[in-house]
Amino acid sequence: MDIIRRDNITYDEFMEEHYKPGVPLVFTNAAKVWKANGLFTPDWFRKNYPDRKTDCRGNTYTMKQVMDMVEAATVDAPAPYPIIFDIPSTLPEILPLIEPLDLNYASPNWLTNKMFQLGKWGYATEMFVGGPGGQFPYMHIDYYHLNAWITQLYGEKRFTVFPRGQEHMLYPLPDHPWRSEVNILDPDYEKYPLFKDATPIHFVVGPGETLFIPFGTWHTAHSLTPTISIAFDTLNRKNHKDFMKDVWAFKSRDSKLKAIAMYSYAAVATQASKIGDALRGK
Ligand SMILES: O=C(O)CCC(=O)C(=O)O
Ligand SMILES: [Fe+2]
Repeated sequence: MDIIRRDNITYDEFMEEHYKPGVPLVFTNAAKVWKANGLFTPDWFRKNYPDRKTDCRGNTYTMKQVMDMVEAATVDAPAPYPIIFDIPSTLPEILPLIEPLDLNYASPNWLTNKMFQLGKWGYATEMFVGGPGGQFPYMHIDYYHLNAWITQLYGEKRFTVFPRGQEHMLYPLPDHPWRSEVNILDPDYEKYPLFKDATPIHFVVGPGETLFIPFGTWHTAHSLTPTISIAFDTLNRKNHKDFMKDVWAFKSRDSKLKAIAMYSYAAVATQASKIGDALRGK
C-alpha cells in the first residue's frame, strides 16, 4: 500500500475520504496558504532568532546552536531528535506566518477552545528541527488519540505509518500502550514474530507538504536532511470518545480523584466546544 498524496483536495473530499475513515494523507500544497512556506530555512532562523532557546534531553541549546548542529549532523553522528521549539512561548513572532493554522482543513478543532487549552491536553503548536539520521525515539500512537498534522517546511523526513487493525503485530509496551517495543529500522523478528506480517507504509514528506496522521494510527519518523516542520493536533466529535478514555486512563495513574476532576472538566469543555461547532454550523 502507498500513501495517498493529493493537491487541491476540497475540504469535503478530505472529510469523506480521509478524516472520517481515518486514512492518512499527504497534502502536497495545503501549506501554500502560509507565509512560512518557502521562507523557513536554517539561515532564516539563525539570522532572525539566533538566541531563542529550547531544551532537549537535558541540554539547553540556542537556535543558532540547533541549526549549526543539524546542518553538521551525519547519519553516523546524528544530532538529537526531535529538537522542539514551543512556538507560542519561544517564537511567538512566527505565529502570523503560519496562519490559518488549520490550513483550511484541520477543523473543527476543540483544542482551540479556551477550556481545553487550560486543561493542557495537547494544545501545542511546535516547531520540530532535525538533521540526517535523527530518528524519533519510538513507534507510537499520539497521546490522547489526537489527530496529528505535520507540515514540512524545509528538508525531507521519512515517515512510516501502519494501516489500522495491525496493533496486535506491533507489540505495544504493557505499561505504555501507546509505544511499541519494535525498532522498525532494525526489527528483531525472533522476539517480535508477528511484526513480519505488519505492512508498514514508508514515504518521504518534502518541503511544502503536510502529513495528516489520523488518531490511533501507529507511526514514526526520521530526518533524512536538515529539517524544519510545524506540528499541531486536533480534537473534535470524531476522536472525542477515545480522547476521554485516555483522559481517564492517564489521570487515574496519578489518582482516582484527579481522574474524576479532569474527566468532569473535559466533559464540560466538550459541551462548550459542541456549542461552538453548532454556532459555526459545523
Ligand atoms: O518526527 C516527527 O515529525 C514525528 C513526530 C511525532 O510523531 C510526534 O511528535 O508525536
Ligand atoms: Fe506522533
